[in-house]
Amino acid sequence: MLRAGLIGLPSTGKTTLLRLLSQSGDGGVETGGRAESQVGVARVPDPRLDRLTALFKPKRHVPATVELTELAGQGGARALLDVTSFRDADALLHVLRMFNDDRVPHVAGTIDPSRDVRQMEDELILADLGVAERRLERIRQDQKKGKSRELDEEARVIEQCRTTLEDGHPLRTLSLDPEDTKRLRGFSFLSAKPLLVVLNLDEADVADPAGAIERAGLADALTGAAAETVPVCAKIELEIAQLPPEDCAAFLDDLGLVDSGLARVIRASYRLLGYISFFTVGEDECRAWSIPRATSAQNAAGEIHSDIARGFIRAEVVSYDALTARDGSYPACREHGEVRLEGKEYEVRDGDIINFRFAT
Ligand SMILES: Nc1nc2c(ncn2[C@@H]2O[C@H](COP(=O)(O)OP(=O)(O)OP(=O)(O)O)[C@@H](O)[C@H]2O)c(=O)[nH]1
Ligand SMILES: [Mg+2]
Repeated sequence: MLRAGLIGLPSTGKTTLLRLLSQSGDGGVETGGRAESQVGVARVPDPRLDRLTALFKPKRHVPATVELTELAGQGGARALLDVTSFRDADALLHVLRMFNDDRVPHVAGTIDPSRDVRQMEDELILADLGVAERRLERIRQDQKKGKSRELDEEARVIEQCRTTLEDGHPLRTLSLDPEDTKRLRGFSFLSAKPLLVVLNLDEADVADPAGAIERAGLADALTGAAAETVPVCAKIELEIAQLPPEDCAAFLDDLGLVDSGLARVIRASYRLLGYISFFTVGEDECRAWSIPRATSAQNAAGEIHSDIARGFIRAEVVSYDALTARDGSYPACREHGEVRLEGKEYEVRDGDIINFRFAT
């Protein structure tokens, strides 16, 4: 499951977005709350799962999920940087205030999204700088005790990180070889995490996000940040999401939006992270699973259960297109040679429908 941490200045709409994404009208998630942290689970919308469900009529269908965490009322990122839920996150979602509303004061006074992007980036950079410096100190001490090639290598990579950070650049802009990336894994640097900037637009701008970005001078602030952006209008979209489903589409259409905020933010997150989905189907359950692109069949099996990965024998794979073209009939797909038997190392593709054979 994908984990995302919501960051942003106070009152930028983090909780509103969390509610929009987890489709919980009130469900324990309060705006302006002061609880330690708030967690929401977003169900990943995927029309392919809907189609499979219609074909197999299983007892239940289970979408892939994204877990979202907000640390309530933090005001900036620095205070929350040691919190494990952020260190563990696969991605950070920065909720950026672009809406005008005099009833909702902005900490920084005026609404200035470029400044806020820079400020949040600086918070992440400062936190990482602290981590890098502490680690370098430890390495120096250990190096006095005895020489180790691996220690020297680690010191070299962390020095490189420190320089990048001191120059004011987030670590996600650094391109490291796989060996060095592995050396850094244990530190979970926040500025190394993929960043999705969620532009919380004013209602008036929702149909023209490009114009809003231009007026806010944001293009420059985001250049070189290696971040993706996605526009939302959290408050009004949350109101719409609470309407009966048949009304939602009409209201979104009125605003000039083709898709729900949920679908747009999730799609942007998947794009940013390079995530794909595979499916398992049957009479009991049809289910979608998310994995990083280029995941092996054995690791994909592990997403379902570690026993299936351990006892992995073969993956029986058919593509979504092939199976749905034959109305969900495995015998018909077999007859046409569309069901393949793949081994551990097979690289799972988006839309693969997989039946894992494993020994217990
Ligand atoms: N006009 C307008 N108001 C919004 C929008 N998004 C959020 N708000 C309002 O802004 C206020 C703060 O929203 P929250 O979602 O609680 O913001 P937050 O970032 O979680 O705030 P803290 O957790 O206190 O830092 C609430 O009154 C929201 O209704 C928006 O898109 N437009
Ligand atoms: Mg909040």
